[in-house]
Amino acid sequence: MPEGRGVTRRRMLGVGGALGLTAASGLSASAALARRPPITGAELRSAVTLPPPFQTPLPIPAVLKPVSTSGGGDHYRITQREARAELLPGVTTPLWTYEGSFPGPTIESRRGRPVTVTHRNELPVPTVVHLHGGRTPAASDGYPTDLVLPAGWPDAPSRPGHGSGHGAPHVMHDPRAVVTRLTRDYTFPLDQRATLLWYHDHRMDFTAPAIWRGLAGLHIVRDDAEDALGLPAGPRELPLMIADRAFAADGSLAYPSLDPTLRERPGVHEPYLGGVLGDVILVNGAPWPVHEADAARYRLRILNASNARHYELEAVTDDGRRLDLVQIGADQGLLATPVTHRLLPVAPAERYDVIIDFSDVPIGSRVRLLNRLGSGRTREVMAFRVARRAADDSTIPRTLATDLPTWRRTDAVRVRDFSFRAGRLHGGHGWLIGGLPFDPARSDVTTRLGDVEVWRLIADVHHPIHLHLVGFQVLSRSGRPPLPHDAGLKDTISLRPGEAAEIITRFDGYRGRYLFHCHNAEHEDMAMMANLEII
Ligand SMILES: [Cu+2]
Repeated sequence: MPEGRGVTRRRMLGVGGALGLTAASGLSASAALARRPPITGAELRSAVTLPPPFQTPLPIPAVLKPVSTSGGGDHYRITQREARAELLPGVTTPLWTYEGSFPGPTIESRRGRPVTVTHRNELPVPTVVHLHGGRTPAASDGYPTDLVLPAGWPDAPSRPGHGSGHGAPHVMHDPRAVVTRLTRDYTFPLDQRATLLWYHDHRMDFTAPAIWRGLAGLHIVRDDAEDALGLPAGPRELPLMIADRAFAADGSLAYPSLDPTLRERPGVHEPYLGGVLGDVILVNGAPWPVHEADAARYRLRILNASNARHYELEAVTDDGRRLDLVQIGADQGLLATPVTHRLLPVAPAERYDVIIDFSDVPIGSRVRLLNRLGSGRTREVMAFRVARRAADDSTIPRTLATDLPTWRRTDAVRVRDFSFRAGRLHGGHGWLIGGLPFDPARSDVTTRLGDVEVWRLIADVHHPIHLHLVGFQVLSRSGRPPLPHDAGLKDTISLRPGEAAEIITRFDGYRGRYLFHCHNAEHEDMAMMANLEII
């Protein structure tokens, strides 16, 4: 119980929890639209003293060194293990980590140069690694039942399957699962557009708490075309992994798990069925950090690695001006041409590649990155202190990329409809796609390699929908043109309450069993996933 760990629930945000109590069939779209909650989920309040904002220097995750670079590819080793870190000043926090740090080490890759990562699981529970946004063969895509068992874990898949805690435990057996013990080699061809990917745990029923405890890291893919553009680079390219967390009185990360060992019973306590929000905003693992910047252009590679929290980012100077956020890239790489935002919505798992220009900012003053969807401390994200004048030969070309797909509706061989709504699961609350909870044994979507399809998606509350393997383009939102931040090639689309959207994609890459799911990690653990089989 979170209460038992010194944490109290502050308030309900959104309608997620209420849906769990009342709506077997989901909230109607019009009712959801009328209420339009800013956020879906409930916030935990930390029981430790929180630091003032903009004091902790922004950490940059270390770049992992390969153990070998022979044979035309790079080989890495990552040990998943428990570690302790000082995320908040003076507070020691036990974490589950990749290589002892949160975020995990960053992997830097070149497009088309294969990477193999040998993961070793020294954690107390099974794990699964998924490279989010990777164009990855199915065997290395981290299907949720393709477990890496720790030493001493029983062989038989005897743990209960989905359940929100209200129903009888339910065993979910997957005969197609490929289970290994202690280690697994994940192979990533990276035959894909240059972009920011991230790797994280994807274990069946327990993804949300595993990511929350620290199992997330960045993986950047670069190529020659992007290098030639003259974008801000080196120390002026900053990865920003934004994630909210809450801290218990003993310094541990608070999370409302039904089973805090994460061994047996999945799910969270009822107030948090809509999603778990924290009251501390971490960027690269540091609370509300500050970064000393030159008065020059910077490239910010933003990832929302939060379980459920959405952000609307704005960059505000000390004299109250809002700086442009010039978007140059989306989840799946560079846009055709830049898009300028003053307010940038970022849903869980989305990435935005953004240029910000500090050249007109008075030396010694700050630019704060704020979250318009937050309240109190969660309105603040981080700050830049503009420390010095500096030369800047970077540019933002009007044409960024010419390789974006040109799919048209008439290319689509079929149209599919999916609803993303609350519903019943084993007698309790679940989150369903098309009225069904995830089942590894059921075939949800079967498509042919190379087929173009249009998918129509509709949501009751906020659902950031993610497709594995492929990138897609947004065709419409609730019958209207896409929003400015929908530009480019995406792998995650943020559906707002009551909203419908159409996306178009081509299922190319590899045959095999993949997934699509909600990337509100609590929803994902409560069955909002479906199979995507490419034949
Ligand atoms: Cu969802």
